[in-house]
Amino acid sequence: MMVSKKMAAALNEQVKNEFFAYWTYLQMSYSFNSMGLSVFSKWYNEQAMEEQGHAMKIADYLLDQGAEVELLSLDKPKADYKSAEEVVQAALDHEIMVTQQINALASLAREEHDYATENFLQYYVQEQVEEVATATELLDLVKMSDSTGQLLMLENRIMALRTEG
Ligand code: OFO
Repeated sequence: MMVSKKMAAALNEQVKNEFFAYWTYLQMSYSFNSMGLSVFSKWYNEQAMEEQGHAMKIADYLLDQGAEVELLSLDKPKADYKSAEEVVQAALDHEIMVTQQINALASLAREEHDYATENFLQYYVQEQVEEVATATELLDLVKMSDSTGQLLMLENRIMALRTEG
């Protein structure tokens, strides 16, 4: 195995964290669907699929390094959202938490002089910068919309954000 046991365990944990992000965004997508906001729903569905990709990319890396992948159980994601703003705020909070997880992994890689893993994690470091920025922008837009009508108009802007992002 080309990574330490500690690093393999930490990366396995991050596979779980990325799958939990997938789970969380999928629930957000369903919650938006129930609110009648189909573009928001699609947005979070696509976000969920990205998170699934992040999880599997780490799993593939573990295998490439001769380590084993062990899938861990996921908590139930929050589902009782009361408003669009609450969902989007939770998404931003989630991305900030994931950024901290990625930073902790990057610190461990540096501490262990594990240059391959440090290099591998750069994609995630960069990805988190973009995801926090996009989630912040989305929250700012939602905060400016104080009615369902405005939220529906905002959905056009959201589609543009996805295309730009
Ligand atoms: Fe996996 O990028 Fe967001 O959380």
